[in-house]
Amino acid sequence: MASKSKKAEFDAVKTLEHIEQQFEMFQILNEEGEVVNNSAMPSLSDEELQELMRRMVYTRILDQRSISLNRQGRLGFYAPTAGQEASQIASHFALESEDFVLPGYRDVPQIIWHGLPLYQAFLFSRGHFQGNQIPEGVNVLPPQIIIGAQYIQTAGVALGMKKRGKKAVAVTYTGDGGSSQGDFYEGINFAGAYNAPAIFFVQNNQFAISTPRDKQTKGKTIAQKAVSAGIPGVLVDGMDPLAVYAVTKDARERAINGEGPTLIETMCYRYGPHTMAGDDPTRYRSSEMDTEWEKKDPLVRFRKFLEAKGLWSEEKENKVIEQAKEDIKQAIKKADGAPKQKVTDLMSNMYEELPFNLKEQYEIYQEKESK
Ligand SMILES: Cc1ncc(C[n+]2csc(CCOP(=O)(O)OP(=O)(O)O)c2C)c(N)n1
Ligand SMILES: [Mg+2]
Repeated sequence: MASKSKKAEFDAVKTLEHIEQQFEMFQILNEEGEVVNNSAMPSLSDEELQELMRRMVYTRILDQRSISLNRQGRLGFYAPTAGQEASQIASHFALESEDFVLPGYRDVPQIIWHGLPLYQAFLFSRGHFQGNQIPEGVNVLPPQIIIGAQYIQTAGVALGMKKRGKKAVAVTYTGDGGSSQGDFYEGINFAGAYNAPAIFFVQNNQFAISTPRDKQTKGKTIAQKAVSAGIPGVLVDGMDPLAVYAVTKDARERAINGEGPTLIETMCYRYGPHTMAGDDPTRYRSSEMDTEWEKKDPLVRFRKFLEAKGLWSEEKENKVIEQAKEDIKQAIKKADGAPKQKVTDLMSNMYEELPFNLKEQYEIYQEKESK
């Protein structure tokens, strides 16, 4: 008698298409600052909404000032952040101080808002070791320059938190380019396998230096890569602070409730160059593309939203701008006062106890530096 079992239809392409179609971009505020998804509206008080705007405005000013300080030769390495405020600041806004942040080189704003003093961020930019001496109780790791490398560390930090029974998460950020690294897949897979409380961010600003997103992967989205690790993947409008906040808050809640990690892809754009080291974005991006993305600006849209609620004004914004400028002035002064780095600092910062071969070198340098 012929078997009655029904054979599944085999269509590999259809399976892929089916999966890819599931990843629609989540949005709450449109470009006009209108709520398009009221049921997903996060519960933030008026004060919290204003604080989120304050931090984004402050961060935009910090970016402008950092660029000009870099041009004056007063800062070193700097990766501009304008355009990415909703991705960076609104995601961080959903975190708690006990959470650990593992940043990439462009994620200095998040670690400042997590407690790293501004003058230390400037020292990091100057390559001064004191920039990476994170104060006790500030749960951040130094910004990682190696693309995607912090993904693996995040899986480890998250697992450590789980083992210690902490109700906290480890959060990391990389760019679209970072998601092509082996570390990316290893990190999300490991965290998934161990149900570690991690949140993996990919800020998809459309380019890895000059390489456009569609040349980096055949995947329609980066969020869908979560499927291979068996973890939730979310595609969100990275220019919409409320949407970014809502998905991060949700990922955090699931993580601390023992439900494991989430991968979040934020669709965003960096207005400036890759870094201040000299790339020219006009060689790989059109001015039409710039204009199209500037229309999505997170500050403009959130300002409209808040103004319509009577929660924001030019006067309020000017106060934030003045405060940011003053803080930056003080912080750069403090950074200028840091002692000049010595070779012996490098050695003593690396080791609690120097190995015998370095002891000798240490003494030689100590002798030289004392003159
Ligand atoms: C492992 C590694 N490979 C290459 C580089 C050189 N590099 C620096 S930034 C960058 C592009 C990263 O692009 P993306 O991940 O999209 O981040 P974005 O700079 O756009 O925020 C590359 C290839 C590096 N730092 N580390
Ligand atoms: Mg990128």
